[in-house]
Amino acid sequence: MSTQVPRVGIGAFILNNEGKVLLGKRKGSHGAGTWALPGGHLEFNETFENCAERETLEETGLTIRNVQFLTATNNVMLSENKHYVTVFVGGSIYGDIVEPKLMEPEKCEAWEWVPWEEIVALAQEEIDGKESGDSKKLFSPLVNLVEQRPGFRPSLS
Ligand code: 8DG
Ligand code: MG
Repeated sequence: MSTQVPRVGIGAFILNNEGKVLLGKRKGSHGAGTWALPGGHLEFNETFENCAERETLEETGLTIRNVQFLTATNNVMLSENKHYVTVFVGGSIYGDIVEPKLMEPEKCEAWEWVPWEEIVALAQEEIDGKESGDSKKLFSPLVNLVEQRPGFRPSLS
C-alpha cells in the first residue's frame, strides 16, 4: 500500500488595476521554467487566507488583503510523482507597493502581469497539444484549472 498522500497547495490570484494576473517563472524545483501563481504549501494549522498572504509576501514583497476563496482543483502530476489539491484564492494589493520584487531569486526568475484571457489561451494550447515553442509554458495546476473549471475567471467581490 502506498504511504503517499496528496498535499494542499495554495495558488494566489493577485490582480492589478488593469485586471491582469501576477505570474512568476518557476526555478529550482518541479515545474522549473513554467509560469505559476505565487503560492506554496498550506502549513499545519494555517488558514487558506493566511497561507496566501504569507506566501505572497515572502515571494513578491506585496501585501495582500481581502483574500477570498475562488475554487479548487485536483492536480495529479504523474511525471513528478506528486499530487496536490490546489486551493485558488484571490486577493487585492494593500498599501503603496504595487509592483512585485524577486524576493526569492533562487525560486523565481521573473514576475509578469498577464491578462487572464492570455492564460486561458496558453492553457488551451497545452490541452490541445498545440503549444508553440516560444510561448509561455504554464505550471500544470493552472492548465488543470482551465480544463477542470471551464468558464472560471478570477475576480474579487
Ligand atoms: P513552501 O514549501 O515554502 O511552502 O512552498 P514553495 O517553496 O513556495 O513551493 P511551491 O512549489 O511554490 O508551492 C508548493 C506546491 O504547491 C507546489 O509545488 C504545487 C502546489 N501548487 C499548486 N498550485 C500552485 C500554484 O498555482 N502556485 C504555486 N506556487 N504552487 C502551487 O498545486
Ligand atoms: Mg512558491
